[in-house]
Amino acid sequence: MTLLDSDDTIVAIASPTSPAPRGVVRMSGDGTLDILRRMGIPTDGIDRPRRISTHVDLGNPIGRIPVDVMIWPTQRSYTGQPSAELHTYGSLPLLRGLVDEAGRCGARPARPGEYTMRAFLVGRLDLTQAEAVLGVIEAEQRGTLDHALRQLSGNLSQPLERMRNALLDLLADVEAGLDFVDEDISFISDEALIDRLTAIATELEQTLQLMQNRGGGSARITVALCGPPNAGKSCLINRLAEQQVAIVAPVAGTTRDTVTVDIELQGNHITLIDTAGIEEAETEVSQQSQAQSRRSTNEARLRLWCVDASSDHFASNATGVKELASRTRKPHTIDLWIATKMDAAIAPNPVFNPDDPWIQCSALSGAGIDDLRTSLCEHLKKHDTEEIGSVVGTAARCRQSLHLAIAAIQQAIQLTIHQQGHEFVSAEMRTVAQCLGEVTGTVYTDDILDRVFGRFCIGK
Ligand SMILES: Nc1nc2c(ncn2[C@@H]2O[C@H](COP(=O)(O)OP(=O)(O)OP(=O)(O)O)[C@@H](O)[C@H]2O)c(=O)[nH]1
Ligand SMILES: [Mg+2]
Repeated sequence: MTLLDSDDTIVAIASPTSPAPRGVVRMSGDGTLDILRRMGIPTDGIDRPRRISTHVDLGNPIGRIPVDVMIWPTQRSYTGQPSAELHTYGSLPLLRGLVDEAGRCGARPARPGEYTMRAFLVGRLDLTQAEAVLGVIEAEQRGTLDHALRQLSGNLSQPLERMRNALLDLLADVEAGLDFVDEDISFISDEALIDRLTAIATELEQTLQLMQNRGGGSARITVALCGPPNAGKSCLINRLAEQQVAIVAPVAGTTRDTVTVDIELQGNHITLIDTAGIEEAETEVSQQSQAQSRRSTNEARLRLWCVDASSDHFASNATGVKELASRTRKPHTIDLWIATKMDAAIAPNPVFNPDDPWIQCSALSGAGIDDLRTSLCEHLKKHDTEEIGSVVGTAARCRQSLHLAIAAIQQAIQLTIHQQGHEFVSAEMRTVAQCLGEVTGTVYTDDILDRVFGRFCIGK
């Protein structure tokens, strides 16, 4: 049995399984109306979407429960099949009871992603949109949700589909010429072919560029350097950026405005932010710079809390930053603890406890900086998979296909320029069409479907 069996009527809990005011059980398949009827829900004569408030008897010990039933009796539904949603209290035993009752009346439990797969198979969604559904379900951050919703509305697949159609039109001209090659009839000149292929190649490259610039595994991640004044934050940002971006001076309160610099670290695109050292604001300038510093610190995805290890106040400063960090931490914030100026630290101050991991480094000598970079990258890897997982799934899949498509179209252009024969050109063009079709799912293989739908949860 595979996800492609769309004859059965499937049923599953479609709402979160934690207690909630409302819970939803979903059903889809040709048998939907019959199964509802066997469950005691009146469905006779329903020929358009309807809502019915009724009761379903779940037997002992639960008995009759109130249920609002939405019915889509025809193919005009999300899955392209007759389907229904049963809304009741969001209690797991009641929802399970409804699923079991539907099972007794002829439905079978849905597998993960099966609803969305049905929507895909009837052409309601393309693959990038199916992945966007997953993105919406998983979205935890506003930016991720916006991205998934844009993808769902087709902003990625539409241009790709348009380019694919342009390519198929062109391919038709090239292949028509092949049929008349002996008569020396050509449907398109080499110059026109090169022009049109180049136009498509340029657009493909722009699309790839666009994907790389926005949230898709390569979204910029903000990393703030924060902590007490004079901790060596500016010196450290200069070391990480390998250039002089911030002023370093022995007096506390050197940095006022936040300073930002974009760097790339093992393929991660990072915006480093140097902030003003945290202090009591006594002047208006200080108030402004403290407010700016707080904003950057609170909004950063990852924070490098810097504390001067050569100072007698290391222990109390360390406690201070940990308290501040825990007060300002959001669910996805990553905090790293950096003991700076280790070259000047006098043993045994500070004493580092293995349960309380401080990354020990010196921006001056460069010692420990590679450990810091490694640790940063490890945490960013987690960020990628946790946070923008599903949309990254599409992005990675698309990037791979687009790279292949661009390589093939460049090859087609070169073959045309060197007059290597339209048979070879058309073969390359077919590869391009295949790659683009794989992104949107016009051309799909079991492997791709498994990869996309295997990540869904049951009921979606
Ligand atoms: N020995 C030693 N000195 C350092 C190191 N890093 C910074 N310093 C010195 O510490 C002083 C303060 O460094 P900054 O980088 O300006 O410190 P900051 O945290 O940016 O300070 P504010 O901007 O005032 O908050 C300067 O005199 C630096 O030369 C280090 O790794 N070792
Ligand atoms: Mg500074």
